Amino acid sequence: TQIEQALRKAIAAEEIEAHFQPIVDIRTGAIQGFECLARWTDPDLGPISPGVFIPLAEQANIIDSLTKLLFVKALETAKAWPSDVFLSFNLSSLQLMDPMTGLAVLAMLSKSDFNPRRVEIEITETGIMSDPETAQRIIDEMRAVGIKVLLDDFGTGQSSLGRLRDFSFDKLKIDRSFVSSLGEDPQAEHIISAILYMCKALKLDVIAEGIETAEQAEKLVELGCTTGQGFHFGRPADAQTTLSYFRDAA
Ligand code: G
Ligand code: G
Ligand code: NA
Ligand code: MN
Repeated sequence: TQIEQALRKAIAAEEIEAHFQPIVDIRTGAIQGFECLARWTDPDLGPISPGVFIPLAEQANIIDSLTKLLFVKALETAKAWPSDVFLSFNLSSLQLMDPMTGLAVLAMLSKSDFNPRRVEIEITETGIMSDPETAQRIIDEMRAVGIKVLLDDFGTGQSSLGRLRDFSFDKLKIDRSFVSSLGEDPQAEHIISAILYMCKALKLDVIAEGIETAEQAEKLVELGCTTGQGFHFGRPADAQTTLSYFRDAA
């Protein structure tokens, strides 16, 4: 297809960009890390969402080269951040079915000479479900070198609790659908409280995503959630913009 051809060209020309959204201490706004989010604007087709081109790259069997390109760019950017700021990176479902993924991630890290302890890898339940054994092996390989593994979009998949029991994660991201109904729907508040309680017992860190208002941020702090991301704190922006956060603070 036209878009697949364009994507192949964009990868070869390294035109897919890594953008970054801040992950902050909700109480102070202090930056703890950034999530890398892929961005692509084709000269003819215009901006294309990763929700479209990531699945396309999977179908076309070019997800590995796309990921490698993005990860290398993201690591280059992350090297310029203060050494306590982490990089969070998404792996797609197909990559969790590929036994080589763990090694590939480790190889890119050592080639970039980047401390694995500053890296978090985000995966989804859907990603784990197709081939749980392979996914578990990849998770173990990454955690063995100090990479943190994070379960993304928690609360939206199926049998989430079983997943927490069977797999080892370091962190969990509360899906933004819960955060967006805070203040309107009392149920959302109860669910977030329950997730926080459970994570404390399971010794899992929690990140709330999709925080769009000061009210949502305040509510989360009240409930005991201290880390989050969302448009209220910062939109995904290019590499240059991430550096200005630290220049301004200095
Ligand atoms: O940034 P945005 O909200 O448009 O992202 C849409 C979807 O694409 C989200 O589910 C996000 O996790 C996913 N996504 C963004 N960047 C990447 C990436 O680099 N790799 C993978 N696998 N998914 C990504
Ligand atoms: O699937 P994942 O959670 O990785 O998706 C991240 C996506 O969420 C990114 O595409 C990002 O642009 C989007 N996002 C980040 N913060 C907010 C927010 O506050 N509100 C909304 N609606 N989307 C957000
Ligand atoms: Na994510
Ligand atoms: Mn998410």
